[in-house]
Amino acid sequence: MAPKVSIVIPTLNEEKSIGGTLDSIPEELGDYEVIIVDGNSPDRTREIAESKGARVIVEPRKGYGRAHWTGMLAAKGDIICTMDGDMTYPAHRFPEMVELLDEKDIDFITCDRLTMLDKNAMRVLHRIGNFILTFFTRLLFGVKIWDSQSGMWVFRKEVLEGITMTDVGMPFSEEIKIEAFQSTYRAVEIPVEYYARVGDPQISTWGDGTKNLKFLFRKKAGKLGGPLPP
Ligand SMILES: Nc1nc2c(ncn2[C@@H]2O[C@H](COP(=O)(O)OP(=O)(O)OP(=O)(O)O)[C@@H](O)[C@H]2O)c(=O)[nH]1
Ligand SMILES: [Mg+2]
Repeated sequence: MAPKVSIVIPTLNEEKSIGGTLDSIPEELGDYEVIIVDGNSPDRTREIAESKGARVIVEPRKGYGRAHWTGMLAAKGDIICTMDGDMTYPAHRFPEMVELLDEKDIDFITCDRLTMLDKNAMRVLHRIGNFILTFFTRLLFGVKIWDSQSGMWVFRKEVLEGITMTDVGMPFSEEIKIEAFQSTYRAVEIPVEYYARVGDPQISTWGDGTKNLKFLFRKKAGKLGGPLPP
């Protein structure tokens, strides 16, 4: 029988933290599967993930968004939870959020790391970049959220049928929020804890920050590629 919940985690060279990330998923979540979508990491990420019982999919095509899309399409659960493989997100909050979907009749939850942020957990440059990107996300799309860059989402898989995702890179994170909040689905943002990263970052602060900003303007202008293929 299919599990109720699928946890999708993209990974690239996360051998230092994937074990701890998987250990942080609470058993009380009940009936769930974990899907690691690994970008062919040369380190021990896949080996560690498999040893902890995760289902590992190798996605050699580059990009954070590409990995997420592959994992989401492969998910067997009706509910999808996401986070990074770097021990930054509070997996212990998943059970409460899964319950909230039913209790409050919600379809999509995105997590806001900034309201409760411990300043040591996020670099100053990332906080400034996030502020600018979230400002333009609100201004251009009227999406009233505080953290446009968070990678922790809990949502009904059916939402994927009502949104159009186009970007294979880091802009996937802002695009899924814009799409969900602009759709007919009920979307909300919830504040969560955020912890300092374990292991080396896979993003380039300036490169990805600029790409994410340009993406917002291109999306607003309707100048994007077609929907992501499977
Ligand atoms: N499969 C795959 N995973 C990726 C790729 N790029 C990043 N990731 C993973 O996606 C997650 C997000 O990347 P991070 O480097 O943590 O990016 P970030 O959270 O914006 O930056 P930090 O604040 O430094 O953690 C991590 O688990 C990465 O290992 C990729 O091209 N392919
Ligand atoms: Mg991260």
